Amino acid sequence: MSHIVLPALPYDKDALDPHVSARTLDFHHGKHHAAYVNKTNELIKGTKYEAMSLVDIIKAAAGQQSETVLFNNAAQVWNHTFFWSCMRAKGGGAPTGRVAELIQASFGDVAKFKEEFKAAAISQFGSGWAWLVFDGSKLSITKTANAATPLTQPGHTALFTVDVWEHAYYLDYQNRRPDFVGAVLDHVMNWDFVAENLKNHH
Ligand code: MN3
Repeated sequence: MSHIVLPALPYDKDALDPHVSARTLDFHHGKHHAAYVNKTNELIKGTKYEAMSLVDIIKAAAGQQSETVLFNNAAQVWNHTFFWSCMRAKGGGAPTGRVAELIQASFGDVAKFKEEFKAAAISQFGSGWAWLVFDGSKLSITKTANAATPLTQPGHTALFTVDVWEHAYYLDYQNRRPDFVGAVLDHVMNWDFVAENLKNHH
């Protein structure tokens, strides 16, 4: 049995349609995410990493030049699993409770948060991710290149992300990354998952 497994999507493949189509999820989860899982298993086979959890593999490989390929694949496994839960059918809307308070304190309001998040996602040159992170006192928006992840930034907890690699949106939106990010924020963003991640910050 392989150590790292491809988790099932937390919803039906057509649940996010038309904002993220079943066809996109078919490729993105079934091909891209699966390939990162397979490659990670191949790379850890017979090494010390085989006994580690996915998160520990990512942290151990981070910043080591000799482990760049392992880091890229393992981090992409984690990033994608996290990303699927950032979306849900009939999502979007506005947060409540502590998340709502923090959004207000950190950005002013939900519209301003979306504006800033979208700007970060659009300005990430080439492949990468846009993130909403919590540092223990306030929320901020960051972006990372390729497979880089807030998991390796001590004191930062990832609350939400959008994949801005072309494979995330090209089938549905072609080159229109802003339309994809806007649709995720407005229609499928899972604020309950944001709240859950905030609660788990420590
Ligand atoms: Mn992807």
